[in-house]
This record gives sequence, structure tokens and C-alpha cells, in this order.
Amino acid sequence: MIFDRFRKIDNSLRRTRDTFFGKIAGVFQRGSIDEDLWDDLEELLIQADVGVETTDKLLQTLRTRVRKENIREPARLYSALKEELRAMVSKGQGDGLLPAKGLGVVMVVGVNGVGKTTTIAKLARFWSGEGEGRKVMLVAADTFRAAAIDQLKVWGERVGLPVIAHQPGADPGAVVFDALAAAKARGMNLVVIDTAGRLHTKVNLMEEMKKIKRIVEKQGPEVVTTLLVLDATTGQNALSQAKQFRDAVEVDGLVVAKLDGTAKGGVIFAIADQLGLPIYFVGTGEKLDDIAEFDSERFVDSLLSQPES
Ligand SMILES: Nc1nc2c(ncn2[C@@H]2O[C@H](COP(=O)(O)OP(=O)(O)OP(=O)(O)O)[C@@H](O)[C@H]2O)c(=O)[nH]1
Ligand SMILES: [Mg+2]
Repeated sequence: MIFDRFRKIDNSLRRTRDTFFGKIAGVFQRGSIDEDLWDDLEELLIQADVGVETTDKLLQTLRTRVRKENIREPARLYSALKEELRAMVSKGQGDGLLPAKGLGVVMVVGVNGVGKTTTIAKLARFWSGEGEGRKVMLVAADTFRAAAIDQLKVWGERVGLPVIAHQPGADPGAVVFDALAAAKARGMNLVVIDTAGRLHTKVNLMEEMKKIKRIVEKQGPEVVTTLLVLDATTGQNALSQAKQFRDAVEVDGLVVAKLDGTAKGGVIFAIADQLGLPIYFVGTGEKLDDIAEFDSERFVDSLLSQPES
């Protein structure tokens, strides 16, 4: 299982690695740590979508380490870079996302089309499958579009899990209310809520999301977790979305979808650094199996390995 997860992370990072990250190793192959090395490193990190702010911070930390630890060899600096990158994305890993017992509710939010519904199907399968073995129920709280409800029902059938839905146009709060009652009655221990995609700039939609959360909380589940799905292919844009969602509702963690479809995977460092939110999963493709628990060590090692020629 664990090797499978690593393989998925490796494969999904191919484009990001081959485009810029894989070239970083080359920067450290010179004889000494000089200004050219710093310039080249900075350029590659920014090109890799790590972002100006996070890149600056990394370089400052590394320069300080070079001074304090008296680092002379580029190879040692390269190790230090890996350490700092790992530290940046390792926050919150291993923390309990779901309760050990009692009812857990996961609310999945994000901008239109980022991959929420697909991610829910993947997670539902993961959480209900071997090892995790939870009794999972899905909730179609994206009531704006009939197609959205159908889409979740189709996934529900494929993964063999119940889906609670109302008619299109229904109040999302009412669906959620009913779903929690049904979950308790049927002895479920995990409810995953699909919400409508919303622009982070639309105040009324952000309010609706808060309302859904309040309704959930009133039902007294053990844990309510809000997962924000970001689309890795949008690069730095994902960062500004995440900031606004975090400010509107309490976001507990992130899923970065479509890592396989981008060379901009470096944005994960900017997101982790500037939001201080844990990354729990990454989406590695369009199929049900294409999801992996995030692993900071593997992520960094995989990114910095040399591109295949
Ligand atoms: N390559 C790739 N495609 C993905 C991944 N996750 C989702 N997608 C695709 O992204 C598209 C949008 O996915 P949805 O799950 O419908 O996105 P959504 O956020 O629910 O969209 P709305 O409900 O319209 O806001 C679909 O074509 C998915 O197959 C991923 O990890 N990798
Ligand atoms: Mg959807």
C-alpha cells in the first residue's frame, strides 16, 4: 500500500520534476557556493512556481545556515535545501483528520471545477476500503445543478456507498440536515459533503458555506473537518483562493488535485508556507484510485530527483 502511494506521487510529479525541479540538482554540481549558485537556485525555484515570497524566505534561511553551520560544499547545501523544503510541507502530517470513534463529518469546499466531487469519490473509497473500513455516506449539497447531484450519485453507485440528495434547487442546508439524521439512524461513522463550487470572491456563496457548517455542527458530530480542494494546475492562483477560503471558513486541511496535470507542482510549497495548512492528500489522476496520502519526504525526494532523459 505504502509503495503504491509513493509510486503514485512519483508518477504525478513527472511534469513538475522534468520541467524545473529536476534541474535543481544540477545547480549544486559546481565546485563552490558562489553568487551564481544562489542566482540559479532562485531562478529555478521561482520558475517552478514556489513563488517569490516563499523562495526569498527559503534562500534567506539557507544563507543563514551556510553562515552559522559554516557550510562550504554545494552538496551539503543541497541537503539543507531538501531539509528546509521537507519542513515546509510536513506540518500536520499524521494528525487525526477523522475521529477514532463517533461520527465524523468532512465538508469539501473549493472553487468551481477544481476537482471536489471526484476527490470525494476517491476519498470515500479510500475511507470505506480495507484498512480504514469506515461506514461512509455521501451528501449532495451542491444543489445548484441537477448534473452535480447525478454526478455524485453515479460515483456513489460505483463505490457502493449511499448518497443523500434532494431535488435540484433545494436548500443545501436542508439536505445536510436530513443526511446527518439519516447517518445517525443508520449507524454511519463518516459523512462526506459535496458542496457547490464557488468563487472565493462571492460573498453570499461564502455565507452559504458557513451556514452549512453551522447546521452540521448543531447535529453534534464528534469532528467536523473542512477540506479545501485546490487545483494544482492553476499555480499561484490556487494560493489566493486558499487564502480567501481560509479567511471565510475555518479550513482544516488541503487536498491538492490534478498534480499529474501540471508542471506547477512547486506551488505546494508556497501554499504550505503561506497558509500554514496541512496537505492531506494529492490527486494523481482522474480515476478512483488516483489519490495518495501526502508524504513530505517522498514528495521532496521525488521532485528533486533527476529528470528521466
Ligand atoms: N488529471 C486529473 N484530473 C482530475 C483530478 N481530480 C479531478 N479531475 C478532473 O477535473 C474535472 C473536474 O472535476 P470535478 O470533480 O467535477 O470538480 P468539482 O470541483 O466538483 O466541479 P464543480 O462541482 O463544477 O465545482 C473532471 O474532469 C475530473 O476528472 C486529478 O487529480 N487529476
Ligand atoms: Mg462538483
